[in-house]
Amino acid sequence: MTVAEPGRLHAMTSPQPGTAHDDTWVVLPTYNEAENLPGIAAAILERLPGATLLVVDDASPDGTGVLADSLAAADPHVRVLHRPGKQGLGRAYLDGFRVALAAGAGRIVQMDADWSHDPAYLPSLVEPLGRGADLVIGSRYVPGGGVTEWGIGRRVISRGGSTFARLVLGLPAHDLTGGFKAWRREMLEAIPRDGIHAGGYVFQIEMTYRARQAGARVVEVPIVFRDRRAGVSKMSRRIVVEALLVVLRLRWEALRGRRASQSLAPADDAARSAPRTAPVDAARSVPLVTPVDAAVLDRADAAPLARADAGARPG
Ligand SMILES: Nc1nc2c(ncn2[C@@H]2O[C@H](COP(=O)(O)OP(=O)(O)OP(=O)(O)O)[C@@H](O)[C@H]2O)c(=O)[nH]1
Ligand SMILES: [Mg+2]
Repeated sequence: MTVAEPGRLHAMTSPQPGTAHDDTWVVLPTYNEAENLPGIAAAILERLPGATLLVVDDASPDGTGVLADSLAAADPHVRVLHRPGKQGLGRAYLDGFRVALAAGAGRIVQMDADWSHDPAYLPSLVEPLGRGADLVIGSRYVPGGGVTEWGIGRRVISRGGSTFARLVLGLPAHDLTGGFKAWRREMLEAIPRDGIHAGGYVFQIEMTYRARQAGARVVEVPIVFRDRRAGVSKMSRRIVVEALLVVLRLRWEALRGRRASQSLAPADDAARSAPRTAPVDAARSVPLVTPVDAAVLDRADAAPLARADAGARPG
């Protein structure tokens, strides 16, 4: 696993010191996204001036990793994390988060490289982090959000999966299977990473679940999700079944009071950031009234989540 050094300063793309998004890193996992990467990389950096884009590529056979290296050579805001083979979306994100945290990122965005997550939403996704949110979810299932170009099958799986996880795990967020999210650094550091499942859907559900257990204030902002622009889907029936089973297992573990112990934070930081978890049942019982995002607050059931234990607030 290697991180390519940023290339030499490119006259046209040199960073503007002090721009608003200097501490923001966008983690972008890729597997065979050569057709999409150059365009989406440019659009991301245009929407978040000063941010760093970290491409996490799993030795894509179509040469996405090589392409990413050439983008990094031309623009110091682009980095590349190369992994030796396809290891799953969740592991790609966890490795990318670790690199971003180690580099000092204050805000970390995760998104797909296939244009399903429109870079135009990036400013509104990141913005609530500056007003007290710990995790912002780009949500298809709040007013103003939606899905285009998907057949009925994908819609049912996505919406049904979110509803199932919401009910079983007692999570108030409406879109739990989506992967367009922004995290405050301290929140990622506080999430125990022992045994997090790597599969596409389940990873998204589990990270939000664990964030809530750690007392996260979660905000949903509306996004319209499009089908991938080019390339081939990595979605499979196995991913869906795995998600359903893991949701049940997480609930079972919560009932048994099992606690994870390890943190995403570097080892020497773990003692400071790890013991911030709150029991899930306490997290579920708090009122949903933290005034973070007025647009979402208008709907009581979509309101940002108050923290279970004020003393548990990271940072
Ligand atoms: N590094 C890495 N990236 C992955 C892996 N699997 C998927 N990705 C990337 O993760 C993002 C989401 O994957 P998709 O294949 O679009 O999955 P999806 O969005 O559930 O399904 P479709 O949009 O229908 O393709 C894309 O940017 C993929 O290239 C993986 O194993 N490793
Ligand atoms: Mg996709």
